[in-house]
Amino acid sequence: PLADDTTVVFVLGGPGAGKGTQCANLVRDYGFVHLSAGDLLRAEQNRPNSKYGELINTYIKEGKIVPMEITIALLHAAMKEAKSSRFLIDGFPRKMDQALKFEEAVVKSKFVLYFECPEEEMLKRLLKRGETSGRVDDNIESIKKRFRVFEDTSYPVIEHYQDQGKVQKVSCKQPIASVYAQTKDVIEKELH
Ligand code: UP5
Ligand code: MG
Repeated sequence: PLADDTTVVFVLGGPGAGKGTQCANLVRDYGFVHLSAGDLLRAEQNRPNSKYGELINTYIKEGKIVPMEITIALLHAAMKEAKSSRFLIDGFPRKMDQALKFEEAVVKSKFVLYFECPEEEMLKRLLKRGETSGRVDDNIESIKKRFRVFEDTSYPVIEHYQDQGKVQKVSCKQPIASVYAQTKDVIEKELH
C-alpha cells in the first residue's frame, strides 16, 4: 500500500461527462497528479510487447470493463512512480469489485467527485469528439454500450460511496468554466 497520508480522489461520471477536462484544471491549480484509468489502458495497449494489447482494444471498443488486475496494476505502478501525495483517479473504479480491491490493496479514497451529466449531452460531446479523437470507442455503437455499462455496473459504485456519505456531486451540463467553478468549491471544502 501507499503512505497513509496519500490523498486520493476518485473522479467518476458517465462517458463524456467531462472528467478529463476538469481534472486538467485541477492539476494546474492544486498540484494533483492526474491518472486516467482509460488513458493508462490505452498506453498499455500501444506499448510494444504488451501481452494485453489485443484484449484491451477489444474491451474498450465494446465498452466492457477490463479485468481489474490489469487496471489496478497500471494505476498502482503509476502512483508509485509519481511519488505524489495527491491523486485524481479518473474513470476508476467503475465496478464494485475494483473499488473494494483497490482500497484494500493500494489506498483508501478520500472522497468521490461525481460529474453528473444527462445522456443526451454526453452523446453530443462524444460524437463531436469522435470526429477527431481517433478513439475506437467514440462511435455510436460503442457509445451506446458504454452508456449501458455505466448505468448497470458503474453507477452502483457511486451509490455505494453515496451510502458512505463520500460523494460530492457536480452538475456537468454548463460550460466548462462554470463546471470548474463548482468543482473548485468542492475541492476547497474537502481539502481544507
Ligand atoms: N466537454 C467537456 N466538458 C464540457 C462542457 N462542460 N461543455 C461542453 N463540452 C465539454 O470530455 C468529453 C468531450 O466533451 C471533450 O471533447 C470535451 O472537450 C467536451 P472529457 O473531459 O474527455 O470527458 P470524460 O468524462 O473524460 O470522457 P471519456 O470519454 O474519457 O470517459 P470514459 O469514462 O468513457 O472513458 P475512459 O477513458 O475513462 O474509459 C474508456 C474505456 O476504458 C471504458 O469504456 C472501459 O472499456 C475501459 N476502462 C476499463 O476497462 N476500466 C477502467 O477502470 C477504466 C476504463
Ligand atoms: Mg476521460
